[in-house]
Amino acid sequence: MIAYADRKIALWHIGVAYTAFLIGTLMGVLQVFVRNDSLALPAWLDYYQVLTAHGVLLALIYTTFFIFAFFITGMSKSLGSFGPKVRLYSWIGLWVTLLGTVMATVLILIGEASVLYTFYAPMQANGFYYVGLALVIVGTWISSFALVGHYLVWRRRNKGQLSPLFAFMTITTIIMWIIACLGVVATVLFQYIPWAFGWTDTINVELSRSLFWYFGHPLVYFWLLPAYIAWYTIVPKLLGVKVFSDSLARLAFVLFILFSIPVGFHHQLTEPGISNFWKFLQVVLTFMVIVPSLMTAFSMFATFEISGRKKGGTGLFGWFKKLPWKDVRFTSIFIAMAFFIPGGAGGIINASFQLNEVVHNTLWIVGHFHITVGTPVAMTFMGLTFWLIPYLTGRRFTKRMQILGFVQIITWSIGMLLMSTAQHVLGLLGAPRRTAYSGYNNHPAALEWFEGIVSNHVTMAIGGSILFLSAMILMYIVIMTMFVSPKAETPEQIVEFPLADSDMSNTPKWLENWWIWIGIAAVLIVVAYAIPLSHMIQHAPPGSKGFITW
Ligand code: HEM
Ligand SMILES: [Cu+2]
Repeated sequence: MIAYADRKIALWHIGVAYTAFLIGTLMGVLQVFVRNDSLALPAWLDYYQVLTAHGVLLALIYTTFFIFAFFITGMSKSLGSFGPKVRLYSWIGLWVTLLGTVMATVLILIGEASVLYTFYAPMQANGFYYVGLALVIVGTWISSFALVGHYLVWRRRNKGQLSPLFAFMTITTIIMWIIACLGVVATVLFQYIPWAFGWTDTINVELSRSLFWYFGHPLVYFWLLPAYIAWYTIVPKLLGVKVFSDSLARLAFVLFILFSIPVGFHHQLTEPGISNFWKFLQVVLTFMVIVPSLMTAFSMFATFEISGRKKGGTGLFGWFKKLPWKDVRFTSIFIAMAFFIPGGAGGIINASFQLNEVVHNTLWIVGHFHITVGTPVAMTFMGLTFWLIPYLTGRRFTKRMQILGFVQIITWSIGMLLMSTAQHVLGLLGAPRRTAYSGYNNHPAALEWFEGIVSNHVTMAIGGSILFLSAMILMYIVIMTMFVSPKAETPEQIVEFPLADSDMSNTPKWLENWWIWIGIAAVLIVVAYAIPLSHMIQHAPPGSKGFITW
């Protein structure tokens, strides 16, 4: 059991994460019904306000706070209790991030910042909204540096040794995060804030979008890598085996530092102002991410097979039946992984230069990220929640909770399958994303979209409603395991942190030489971005004044 003081920091993070989740999913279900024309929002609540809150609270806030809860617990578990300084900075990080979150959320809710979570210029929010966002980033940096500090102390005490896999992966994720944030910090501090407060009249739109996506793509890896950490370090333990290959796991992670950053232009393929050469180069680099992704898939299935065979599974697929399906901690993550197969395939479509033309800005994209961040990442976090909260509070995860856990993940899967399939199909037919007016005053071309079996309004509505129900069951489990469930007394009742053993005897030491990876990452970033960004600055078109479109 990790120190009480460390558990408290992690629990606060989880508390904030699930508060955001509660509001965010409520907004999600409202969106589904507004898009169906079956709900009209009151005059004081705008669709874009709702959608901004949904994107920010779920994709940015729920994920970030949950990730830090997981990191803090895992780092304290695998490297030992935090020292007083690490603890202090972790608290400061939490409060700064929370202050930024509250500022941004309040501004969204009072209608001062309906700019969606991508806050594209020239839409202009209240200046304090951008200050709030900046505080969120700075807060995560403080929390990150606290964890890096904890890691450095461990390294000094264990000279020449490789760090435990969990710590290695946490540090990899943090390095990627810090490099990625440089883009968004630059645009928020030097472009948005002076412009929103009226110190400058105009903004260089293309530059702001490019700096945003320099951050926006690795942002998705900031959500995904913690889920991968769970897949690599927790899942084998649940299966009763060791990590399949320690070096493979570490190599996959460092490849993510290299290939998740110099690729942001794949979100800007339809934009003028970036020449095709640079778009093409970044698309090629994007496809490199497939390598560590498939390495991960390979090692997961190898882990499953080894475990299933150890338990007596025979034949080509006999091992599959031997997996611990009755353990909701495992089944949740397995389903999460299964969703990532079509999710990843869809990602390849989105990033392909020509196919992007078909799906760009359609509901397909919304379908895509609900089966990447909305399920593989979110459901992995749900699966972690089932043991992480009881582990931190010392409460039991009762039989009843286990059953409710199953109901929750199954409803989430069904809901997501319905909603995201409908969104994918509607998107292919041409239905746009980010709009409340999907019926276009009953234009025949638009009405046709909704005639399909999966693309009709009913599928979306049922999917969205089941999802919301699932979210509420999860909230119930969270509250019970946080405050109400009986304390664990006997050894069988105590919930453990299921961290797998990893055999490091053959792992090369250079994998943990961070300067190599930071160096190569820097070179790739300069190659992919230096010339096009300097063009955007030197040959800037006239800037734009701000627009309030809502
Ligand atoms: C109750 C569950 C959920 C429902 C019913 C739901 C529904 C929706 C719908 C209908 C949209 C599209 C709106 C539009 O483009 O007009 C949307 C957008 C979005 N959702 Fe969800 N969602 C849910 C859960 C999640 C989760 C768990 C995440 C991430 C962790 C997430 C992240 C997003 C993001 C990032 C957007 C895009 C926002 C934007 O375009 O600015 N959603 N959601
Ligand atoms: Cu991307």
